Amino acid sequence: MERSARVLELAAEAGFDLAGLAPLGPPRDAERFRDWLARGHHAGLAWLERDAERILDPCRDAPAGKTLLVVGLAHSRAPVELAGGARIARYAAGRDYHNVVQKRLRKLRRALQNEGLIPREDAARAAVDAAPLLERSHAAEAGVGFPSKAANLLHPRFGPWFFLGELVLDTEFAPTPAVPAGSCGTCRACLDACPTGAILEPGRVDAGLCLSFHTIESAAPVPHELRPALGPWAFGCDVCSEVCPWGAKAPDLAERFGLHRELEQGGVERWIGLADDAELAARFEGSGLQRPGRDGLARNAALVLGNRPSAAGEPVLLHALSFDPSAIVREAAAWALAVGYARWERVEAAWVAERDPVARAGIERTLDGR
Ligand code: B12
Repeated sequence: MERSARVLELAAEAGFDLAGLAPLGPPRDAERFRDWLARGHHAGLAWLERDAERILDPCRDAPAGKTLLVVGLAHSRAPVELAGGARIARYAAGRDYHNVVQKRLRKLRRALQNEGLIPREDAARAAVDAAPLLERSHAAEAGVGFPSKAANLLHPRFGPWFFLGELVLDTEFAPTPAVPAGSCGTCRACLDACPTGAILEPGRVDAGLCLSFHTIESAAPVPHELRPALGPWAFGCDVCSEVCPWGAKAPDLAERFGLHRELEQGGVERWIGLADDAELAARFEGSGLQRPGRDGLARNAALVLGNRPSAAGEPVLLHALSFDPSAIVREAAAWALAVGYARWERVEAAWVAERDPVARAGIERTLDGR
């Protein structure tokens, strides 16, 4: 147990707020994951489907693995609103957390080796987010937090506002099962507040309804019926986290990740002005906002400008409607110009000129709502 306690101390010294150890093995929520996939609640996220067997049995990838060291890094901060009122999920406002967590995990791995707690650095493999691990399940087992009705892992100090990361260790350590006290009790704030009803029942989120999926992971047009619910959300959505009472007293850690300089320059109209992925990579260097690609970001921006009409938004949308190289952006601009600015005649003309079948069908759907 002393060795385990020392591992947790070193995790704190490497800059993590939370840490815990659990034996490496199938996640205790394996059945929930299997069922979630079987019902299609992953919205076709291909890598989750492809990696399902690895996720269900992490020992397949790590035959020598014995222990999972799970770490948590808090990112609580005030809401992030851009000029013009568009909002982005707080987690993505500053430096890309994947890089920050990875860097601290490498530091932690060196410290573990220096103290002789692991034999070599390659006896500890780092993972964060996109790794084939059911992170929240393992984290709960390691005592890093407790599961919630929104499916977010909660901690009494940070609420849902923390990232997870792991080191898969080839060394055996005694587990640290001290789950921080807490539960949702009778609270159902997240279920009631979710703008799209994506939390189908406690602990079960349908990604196909979640705004986070549609604005970050999906390259397709956002379904028409979800567009009004998008409101100001141009990247991700924090509603289920924001209404969670456990997060109300979390400290303000805005300095930790900072605010990306691009977000200080202006509103989401700028996103539509991005020429391509190369310009996106240059302007958003070091930011997780690159994930949906230029077309995905410009699509989101157009929809938000429809939900939050502004004098600056209209000319940008009119230009995109006629000249944007991406069909999903032209289609989103048509929707925004119709619902936000009543520019039906321009939308009709765009429909006549449109050659892309997906954009055409989308514009037709918009025109049906006149
Ligand atoms: C795919 C994915 C998504 C998908 C699907 C989300 C989902 N709920 O499954 C989408 C794109 C929608 C998404 C959105 C978000 N995500 Co995401 N996502 C992932 C990813 C890659 C896999 C999740 C997965 O396998 N889901 C399958 C389901 C079955 O698993 P689960 O949700 O983890 O399962 C939990 C519940 O079943 C619950 N549970 C279990 N038993 C019980 C019993 C009861 C009674 C209850 C109430 C609950 C409960 O606990 C389980 C875990 O212990 C993980 C990283 C990873 N490798 O795990 C990040 C991860 C879950 N995401 C994260 C974040 C930050 C988000 C967003 C907050 C981002 C944002 N602001 O827009 C939202 C939150 C949406 C939400 N309420 O879940 C963090 C969560 C950190 C935390 N403290 O919980 C993770 C861990 C990434 C990271 N490394 O930090 N995400």
